[in-house]
Amino acid sequence: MQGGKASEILDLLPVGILLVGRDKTIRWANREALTLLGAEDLKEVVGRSCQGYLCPSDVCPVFEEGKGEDRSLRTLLRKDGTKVPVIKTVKETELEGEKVLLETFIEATEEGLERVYFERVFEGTEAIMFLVEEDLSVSKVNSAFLKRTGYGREEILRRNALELIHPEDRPLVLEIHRSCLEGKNFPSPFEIRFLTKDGGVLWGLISPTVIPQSRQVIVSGVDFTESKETNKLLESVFMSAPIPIFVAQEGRFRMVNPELILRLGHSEAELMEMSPMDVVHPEDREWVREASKKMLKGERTEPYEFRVVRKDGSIGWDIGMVTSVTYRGKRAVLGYFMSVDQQKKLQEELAREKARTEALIENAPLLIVGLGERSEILLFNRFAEKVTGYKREEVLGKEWIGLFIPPELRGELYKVWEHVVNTRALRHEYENPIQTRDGSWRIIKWYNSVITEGGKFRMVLSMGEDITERRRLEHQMRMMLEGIPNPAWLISRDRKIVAQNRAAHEFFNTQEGQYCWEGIWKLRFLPEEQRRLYLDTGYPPPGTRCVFCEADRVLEEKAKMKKEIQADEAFWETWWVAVSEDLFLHYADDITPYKRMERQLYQMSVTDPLTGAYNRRYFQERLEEEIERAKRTGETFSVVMLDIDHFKAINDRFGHRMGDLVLKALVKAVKDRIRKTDLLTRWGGEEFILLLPATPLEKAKILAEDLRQRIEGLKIPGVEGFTVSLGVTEYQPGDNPDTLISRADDLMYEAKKEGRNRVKAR
Ligand code: GH3
Ligand code: MG
Ligand code: MG
Repeated sequence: MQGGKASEILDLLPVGILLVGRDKTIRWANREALTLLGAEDLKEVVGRSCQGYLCPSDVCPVFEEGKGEDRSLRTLLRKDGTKVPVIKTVKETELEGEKVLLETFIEATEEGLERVYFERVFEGTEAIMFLVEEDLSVSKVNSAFLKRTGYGREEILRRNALELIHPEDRPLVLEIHRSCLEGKNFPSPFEIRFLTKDGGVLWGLISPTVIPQSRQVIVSGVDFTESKETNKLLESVFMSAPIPIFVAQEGRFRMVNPELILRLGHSEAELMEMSPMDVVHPEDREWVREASKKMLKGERTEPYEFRVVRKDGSIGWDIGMVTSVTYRGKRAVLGYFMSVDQQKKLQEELAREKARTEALIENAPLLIVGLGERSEILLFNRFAEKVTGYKREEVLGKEWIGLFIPPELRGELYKVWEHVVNTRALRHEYENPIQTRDGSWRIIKWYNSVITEGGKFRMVLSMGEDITERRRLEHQMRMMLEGIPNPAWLISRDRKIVAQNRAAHEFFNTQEGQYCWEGIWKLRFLPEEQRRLYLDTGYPPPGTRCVFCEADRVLEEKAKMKKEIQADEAFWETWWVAVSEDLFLHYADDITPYKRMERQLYQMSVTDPLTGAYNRRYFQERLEEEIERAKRTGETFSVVMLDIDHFKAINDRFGHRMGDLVLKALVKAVKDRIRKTDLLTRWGGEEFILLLPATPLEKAKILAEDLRQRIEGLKIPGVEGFTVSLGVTEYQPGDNPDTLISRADDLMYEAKKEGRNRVKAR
C-alpha cells in the first residue's frame, strides 16, 4: 500500500484504517489512524506490533481465538500514554495474495457508539425502516424500504409519511404516532398498507418506537405482501434459532421448530394437532393464560415461568414469552420458551465472563470506581482500597462526593453530577484531590465514561491514576525554578515547556506548553528545512530542535552541559541539566556585559592606545598567517611602510600634543581609505605599516600613491600641512617576515633620500 490512488482516498476517510499482517505487525495506516494513535507519520507505526497500540487489557479476539470478524469497543493506547475508546472492526481480507487483517476504527464517543449501532441496525437488515420527525416528515429511510416500494431516497426524504400510507390506514397511523409521542403502551405490531411508486400496495407489519430525547419515531417492520418471502424469512429464523419457537393460531400449533420438537418429545405431526396449552402443566394453565394475555396487550414484558409436560410425562421448568404476529394474513401468536437449565447455562457463561472482568478490575493498578445516580459507590476495587485506606464494605452505597471530596469543592461537584446524570455528558478526563481515611490528600487523575442502559443513565465508571507524587515533584520543581534569579524552564523530552519561572516570562515572554525552540529561541536556531516545514504546515516535523540543542545527550547521560548562545545583541550562557528521565532544566544566564568586557580587553591587547591602530605584536601574528596562506594557496599580498616626513620638526614647532593629534588624524585618514581586510599597524613612533591581503604590487602602489596625496591634502587646524614617505613591496616566494619588512623599510628610506613625499615600490 505504498502511495497510489487507493491510499489517497483512504487517507480522506474520517475512519482509522490499519492493515495488519498475520505476524501482527502494522503494514499500513491511513491518516486518521495516525491521528488516533498520536503518531506523526507512517514510518513510526509501520513494522510495529499492532498490540502495542491496544490497552493491555484488550486482547484482540481475532488473533487469540482465530475468529473471522470482530466488532467491539476497545481502547487505543496513544503514543503520549493517553487512551482513546474506539469502536473497532477487524476483518480478515486479502491484499496482493497475502492474508491481512483490516482494522477500522472510530473514536467511541457516546454519540459515536449509538450512531454506529443505529446505522448497523438500520442498513444491515432486510426489514423496512424509516425515521419520522414529530411533524410526521420522513428524515431517514433505509435501502430495504426503497427497494420494496420502488422510490428513490430523495423522493421520500422530507415528505409527510402519511402520503406514503394507504388512505384507509391514515387515521390509524396518526393515532399510533400520537400514542408514541405521549409514551403510551400499545399492542404492536400493526398491519399498515404503504403505497408503492407504481401505484401498488405494500403490506407492512410495523412496530414504532419513539426516541424520547428527539421526539422522533423509528418505524421498523417486515414486508408481508409476498407471504412466500415472509415465510422464508420466518422459516430461517425458526430453523436456526437455538431456542424452542412456535406460531399458534386459533388455539393450535401452526409452526414448530426443531428445538421445540426436541424439548417436548412430540413429533411435528403430533404437535400440529395440539394446542400450546396442552404442554403446560395443568396447575399452571390459568396463570400462563393470564400472563400471555397481558403480554399480547403489551402490559407485561417480563417472561413468565411455568412447568412443561413432555410426551414421556417428565416435567421441566421453563420460561416463556409470546407476541402477536400476522401469519398468512391472519392474527397469530408467536411464542418461544426456554428451559431454565438452558438459561442457567447462559447465566453461568455470563458469570464466567463477569468473573474475568472482575478479576481485571480487581487487579488493575488503577482506582476503578463506579458511581450511581446520587454518586453512591457501586464499584470500588482493591487499588482504590489501597489508595484511600477504606475497605470496600465501608464505602459501598455511600455518597462519593460526601466521603472523598474536600468540603469546598462539594457544592460545585453536586451541580456537575446532576448535569451528568441528566445529560449523560461529562468530561472524559479531570483531576481532583480526594481525602483518604487518615485525613491525607491524594491527587487523582480520572478517566470517565458514562454507562447507559436503554438510553438512561446507569453509572459513571471512572478509572483513576494516583498522580500525587507527580504533582508534588512538579510543585517542588516550580519552587526550585523560582529560586533561580535567571530565566529557567523545565522542558520535557519532546521539547515542550512544562514549567518556567518569572524571569523566563519577563525576559523571553515564554508560555508553558510552548516548544522551547519556538518560545525561547523564536525559531531562529532551527535548521532551515524544519523551520520552513513548521511555518508552512503549522506542525513541527519529527525531531525539531535547535542546531545547538544538547538536551538529548544530557537526558541520555543524565548529565549537564552548557554553551554560549548569541541571540541578537545578547549572549546567554545556556545550561541543560537532566532532572529526570524525561525532564531537563534549561537555564540561561545573561553574560552580555562580560562578553562586552572581554571584547574590549582583547581589543586593548592588540591595538595602540594613542591612535587605535593595531600594535606590532598583532601585526607580526597576522603577517605570519598571511605568509602561510600565500604559501598554501599561492595568493599574493603586499605591505606598505609609511613614515612621516620631518616629524621632529612638527613636534618642535607646534608642541608634542599637536604631534599626537597629527598621528591620530593620519590614522583616521588611512583607515577611511583602506578595506576592512587591510590592516593598519603603528610600527614605531611615527612609522606605520599596512598589510594588504589579496593585493598585488600594482594595486598596492596605486593605494600608496592615493594615501600620499590624501595626507598631503589633510588640513589640521594649528598645523601646517605634512607629508609622508612610503615604501611598497609585494610578497615574494621565500620571504619571511623580516625580509619582507626590511624590503619595505629600505624602499621607504629610498623615498626619503630622493626628497620625501613620495612612493617607492618594488
Ligand atoms: P624624517 O623621518 O623625515 O627623516 O625626519 P623625522 O624628524 O620624522 O625623523 P626622526 O626619526 O628623527 O624623528 C622622529 C620623531 O618623532 C622623534 C620623536 O620626537 C617623534 N615622536 C615619536 N613618537 C612620538 C609620539 O608618540 N608623539 C609625538 N608627538 N612625537 C613622537
Ligand atoms: Mg619621520
Ligand atoms: Mg621615523
